[in-house]
Amino acid sequence: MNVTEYERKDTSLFQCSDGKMIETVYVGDLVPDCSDDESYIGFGITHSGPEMNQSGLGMSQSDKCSELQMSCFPSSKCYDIRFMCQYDLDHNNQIITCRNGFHLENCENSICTNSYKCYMSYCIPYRRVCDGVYDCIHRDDEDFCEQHLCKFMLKCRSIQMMYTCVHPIEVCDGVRHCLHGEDELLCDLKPCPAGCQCLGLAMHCLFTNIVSLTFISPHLQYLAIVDSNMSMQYLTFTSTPIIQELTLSKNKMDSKSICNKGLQRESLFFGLRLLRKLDLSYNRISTISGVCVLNNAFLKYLNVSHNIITSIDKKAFTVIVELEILDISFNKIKSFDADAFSRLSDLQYVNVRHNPIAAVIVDSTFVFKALASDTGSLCCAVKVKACLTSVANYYLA
Ligand SMILES: [Ca+2]
Ligand SMILES: [Ca+2]
Repeated sequence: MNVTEYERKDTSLFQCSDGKMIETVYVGDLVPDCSDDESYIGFGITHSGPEMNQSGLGMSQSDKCSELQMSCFPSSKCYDIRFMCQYDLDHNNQIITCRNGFHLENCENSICTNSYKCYMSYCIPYRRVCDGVYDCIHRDDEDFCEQHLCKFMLKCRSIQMMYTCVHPIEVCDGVRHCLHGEDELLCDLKPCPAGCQCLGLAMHCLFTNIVSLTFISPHLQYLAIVDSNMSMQYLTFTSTPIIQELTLSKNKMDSKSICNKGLQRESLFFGLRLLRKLDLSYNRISTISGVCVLNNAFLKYLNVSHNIITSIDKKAFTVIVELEILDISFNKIKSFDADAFSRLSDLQYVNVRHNPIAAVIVDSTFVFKALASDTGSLCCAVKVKACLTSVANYYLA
């Protein structure tokens, strides 16, 4: 299985005489990386978990190292004595501190602080206990894992039913230790604005008058601003780029609010590339334009019900091709053009109830999987698999 790896911190590279590029941190550690450079050959121990070389070579401090340092014998590289007997791997699965593992010798009696002590040996971070990889010489880090609980630690998301536990000292330390980075996610949470409720990466605001989102965590994934009497004309979402669900229901948004970038013809939601769900119901939107299109390619749910929409431009949905659910009920749509939906091959459900539809244009061969309308007459005019004449509730999984 994959090992939770250190993020790449030092990306500076060194060019071998044969042209190969290696990271500078590996230069001069006596582990050969350059195929034609003999100076790096001679102590070729790379990480092999429990089979790691444990032969006693004696502690020898190089003259180069200071009082608070030790040497990675026989390499002249020095390391801070705090890292003596501390085992960990970098993003290339190479041993950190002394790549030859010399700092892990003679650790039988070492004391492990905030880390797990392998039986009669060195210390490993708790996240390497029961991670499915043997890290201790005697393999005791992978014993009794069915009883392994992340007590007082952060439990990373499960990977193949294996859990990684991150000690609090490694939470919000600027380095991703969970494979999906949960340990670094909630580190810059800012105070919850008045009138809002915040929970993790979600924020729900009611009756507030927010004019800027720049003070909100850039990691926000769910945002609802409801009943706030706002036009949203001056609001932008550039500081919250990974919002996945956005509810702006019951405000004073109009078509101009949505297309607020003037000549750039970008929608208010431009840049929200991960947006999956957008609720603009109960506003004052009069048209869904093909000029200032929604460009959120992964949008699956769009609710523009209870507005004053009179028309839907033919090109309104040309980018949001993954749309599955569309609610345009309770508007003032008089003319219904089936061609506007022709690119929406994933569309599962469209609700057009409570619209004064008088004209139907059918130029395309598009087939609606499920169409909810007041009467069956619209279903007869367009191609429909399932005609729903009563309100049905659909939810995203
Ligand atoms: Ca392990
Ligand atoms: Ca971390």
